[in-house]
Amino acid sequence: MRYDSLPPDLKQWLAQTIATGADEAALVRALTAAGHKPGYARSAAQDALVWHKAAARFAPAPAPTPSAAPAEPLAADDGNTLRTTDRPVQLLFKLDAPRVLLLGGLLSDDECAQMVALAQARLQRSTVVNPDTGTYDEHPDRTSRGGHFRRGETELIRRLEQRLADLTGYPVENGEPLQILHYLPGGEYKPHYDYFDPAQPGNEAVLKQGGQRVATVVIYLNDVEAGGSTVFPTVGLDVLPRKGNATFFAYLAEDGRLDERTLHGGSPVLRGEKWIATKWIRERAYVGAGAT
Ligand code: PD2
Ligand code: ZN
Repeated sequence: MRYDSLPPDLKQWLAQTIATGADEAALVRALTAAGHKPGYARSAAQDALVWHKAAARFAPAPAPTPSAAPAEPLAADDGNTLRTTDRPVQLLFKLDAPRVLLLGGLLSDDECAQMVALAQARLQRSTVVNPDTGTYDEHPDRTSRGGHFRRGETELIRRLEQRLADLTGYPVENGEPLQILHYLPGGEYKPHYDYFDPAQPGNEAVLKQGGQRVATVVIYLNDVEAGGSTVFPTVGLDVLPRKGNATFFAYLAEDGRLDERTLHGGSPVLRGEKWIATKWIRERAYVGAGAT
């Protein structure tokens, strides 16, 4: 059963009850007492707990207090492995401000190879949204080639999108189409923000397609010989690409404002080539091109 597919009033009840600290046994007891079959009750309780734990883990860090408590540690029963519908994923590091997590083994080697093979036929020079006009233009700051996969386009894409929803707590529907990028030596994406500046007139149209972007997942599809890291220059963080791993970062700061510390880029590939898949997540369901 998928948590997303439960009736809204049941999801609301589960959220409220989990927030009070109820565990699986307590949820199952209450659901069966309310007339649900035991199998359904257990499955709904388990899925809801997985979903809410992921949501709490990836939620923006709480506002700092004068005694600035460190971010919540992972729930003890998760260890350092995150559960998804079909694959365990390793949490390799977390940074609280800005919120950045490195995920290990999000995709298998075989899945990475399939993504690259699927993308080969649709590569075109990458573009950026022109903040003045709203048009998609080629730009010297972004020298990759890329292509998109419609949401749910293939069984593999559906599987990956569900994994990302399980991990981030954002529903599949909030995701933009996956973008695949290919960089050759010298190829790079200079530091930029993935969110849209609402003050720029050219961003009005993209903001209507599901609201602001709130988070990015950059998935590495191959090992790069040299260079090609995902760099966060404001905080001096450099994430080296490693096949199957992924960098997640969220841009809502503690005070709910867009976090300028998420300035980031793809540093130049020095040797070899670099393949990534990027998933951008919106605050609401994404309804632009490639949504279905
Ligand atoms: O290629 C990357 O590592 C990278 C880094 C930052 C890609 C993007 N941003 C992006 O596509 O937005
Ligand atoms: Zn970016």
